[in-house]
Amino acid sequence: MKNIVALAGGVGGAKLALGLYHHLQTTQFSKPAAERKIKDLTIIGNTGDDLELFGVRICPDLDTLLYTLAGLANPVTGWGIEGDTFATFEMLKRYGEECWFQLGDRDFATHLLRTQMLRAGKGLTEVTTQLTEKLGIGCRLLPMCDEDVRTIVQTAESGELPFQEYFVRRQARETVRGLRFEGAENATLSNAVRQAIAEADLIVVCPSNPYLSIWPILAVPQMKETLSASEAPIVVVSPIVGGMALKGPAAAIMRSLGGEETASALAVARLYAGWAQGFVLDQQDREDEEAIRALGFKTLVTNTIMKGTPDKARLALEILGHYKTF
Ligand code: FO1
Repeated sequence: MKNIVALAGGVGGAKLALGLYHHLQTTQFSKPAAERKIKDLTIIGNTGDDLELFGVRICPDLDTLLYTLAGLANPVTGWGIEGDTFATFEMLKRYGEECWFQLGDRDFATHLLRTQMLRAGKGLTEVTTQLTEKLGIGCRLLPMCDEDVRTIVQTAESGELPFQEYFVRRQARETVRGLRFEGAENATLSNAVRQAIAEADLIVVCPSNPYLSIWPILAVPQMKETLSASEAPIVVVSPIVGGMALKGPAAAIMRSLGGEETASALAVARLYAGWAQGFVLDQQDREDEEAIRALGFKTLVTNTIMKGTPDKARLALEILGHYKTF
């Protein structure tokens, strides 16, 4: 019986995570354990984007995954909860508080509960496991580590900015010159992450921004090495399609940080060359396939644009169906 581990950032990553979960839920997890081909799915989420506001700990990428997997996510934004109200947020504004990061009332409940559990001494892994179970999600969602790691964006215009200040407050308009992952040097692989990787048969890097969403995960000491030492093939799904990011500033960052003239599936593949074995690219980028193969990847060319849940599950099925060739 096989185990799948997926690395994911925010909205783009959550789409494939949902595809994997939905596909496995309908074809595998509903069967008696002995009849399953795939036993477990573990999603490892980025926590470099986390922040504290109004005394509560907010984990945007974990929450995007949590709400997406629980069927609660706002389909328009991809983050937050569908149909949420903003009465608390409006009242905070009335008090004259700076409110640049929108927090819904129901979303606040997650942050309050998480903060209460953290203050009671639980680790983020345990807290996330409890939230996942309480929302009835049938796979594992793990933070990349229990320690605080914060993505700091070094911009040309404003110097260093904490991630959400760059991403939300300034709407990712500034030119990114560099990144650092504050606290990463003190982070450690949790037992849960270590065990999931040790038992993995396939590792999927979801179509998340490599620099902003995947690098923080790989910045946890031993993460990159442990993943590559695993016998499971690592398969990267390109977040760049037809030279554009499906969402967010990935294309602009590939140009400013990666020194690429244009963002492309090939440029993404170069970032993972020598570490990952498989690469999934969109049919629009078919012309990059040969060059990606020349970097040493086994490739899968398909439609990677995920609109509805059936699209997401279809991509998951194709990746899983192809896995022996990676
Ligand atoms: N993104 C925005 O663009 N504007 C927001 O006000 C905002 C609020 C927010 C609140 C909770 C949450 O879990 C996510 C939120 N996001 C918001 C999304 C978040 O900034 C990004 O999805 C990730 O951090 C990037 O992956």
